[in-house]
Amino acid sequence: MPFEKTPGWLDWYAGPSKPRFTVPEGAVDAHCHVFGPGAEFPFAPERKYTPCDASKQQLYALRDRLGFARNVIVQATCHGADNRAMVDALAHSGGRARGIATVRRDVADVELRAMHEAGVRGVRFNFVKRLVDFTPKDELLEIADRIEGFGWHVVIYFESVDLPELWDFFTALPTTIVVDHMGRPDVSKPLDGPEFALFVRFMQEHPNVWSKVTCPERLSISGPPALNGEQNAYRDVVPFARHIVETFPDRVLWGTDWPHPNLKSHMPDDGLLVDFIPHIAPTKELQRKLLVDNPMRLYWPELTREKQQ
Ligand code: 0GY
Repeated sequence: MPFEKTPGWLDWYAGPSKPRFTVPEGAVDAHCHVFGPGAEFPFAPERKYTPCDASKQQLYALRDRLGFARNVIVQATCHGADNRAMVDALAHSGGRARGIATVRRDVADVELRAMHEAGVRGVRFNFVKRLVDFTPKDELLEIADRIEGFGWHVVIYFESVDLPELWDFFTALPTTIVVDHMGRPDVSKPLDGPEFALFVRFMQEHPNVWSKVTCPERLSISGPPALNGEQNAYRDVVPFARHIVETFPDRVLWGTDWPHPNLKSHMPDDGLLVDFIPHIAPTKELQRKLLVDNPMRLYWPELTREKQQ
């Protein structure tokens, strides 16, 4: 039986425009996913949505179209802890993709080792209630302790209102921590309000915390570019992302989030998402750190070291 998409599911945007902004050489799309294809890599029984297919070939075609050199493929919740689609994509990347897995407590060391060989460099802990069922914190801490031995890091995904409650758990993690989508700020609130200030403090007080300045299309209330070609799309997200980039230039990452799970109102043109980058990283130096230096240091440190020698 083929999988039936969740009603109202928006397919990813075919034929994205060629970005006007040229990304620096060696740029990394550090947050993207593959979905299936479901006929080859079935979606997990416990999933909260059934997406369209979005294959590794389609992802790599987008990479080339946008001018990127590498990808970091994050295990999507629709595949649960079955990492085969993501690992298969890594295996077909020619070393140009790294992965973030989802694992459970019962994962064997040999499985972790095999994933490391394939290019996995971290695990994702997801606290967004509409996406996953609750996993006890002691299980997550146990996983974090085990993956630390591989030199991996933890990617965390949560809503900004939940940060106070999760703070103690996050700050107990032993590894580098990468936050998805800036902890999903409510961009209708002030930049200097208590909620976003708490996130900034989280990064300030914990030098092991990084942030992806991703998903303006998910966070924006003002919305996408108007059909008349308005330049400054998702403008309400700009001050938040730019503040993080300028305050923590060595701990930020950028990604497309292709194929954009769970968008309800519009599907972004990935070319226009790339054009958003100079609004949040206005100088060449910030752009190089965001798109090349930082992701390379985290995901391909062996290449970074080679270069320095
Ligand atoms: C994202 C965001 C979402 C979904 C997932 O793994 C996922 O299902 O990450 C979301 O719905 O907010 O990072 O792609």
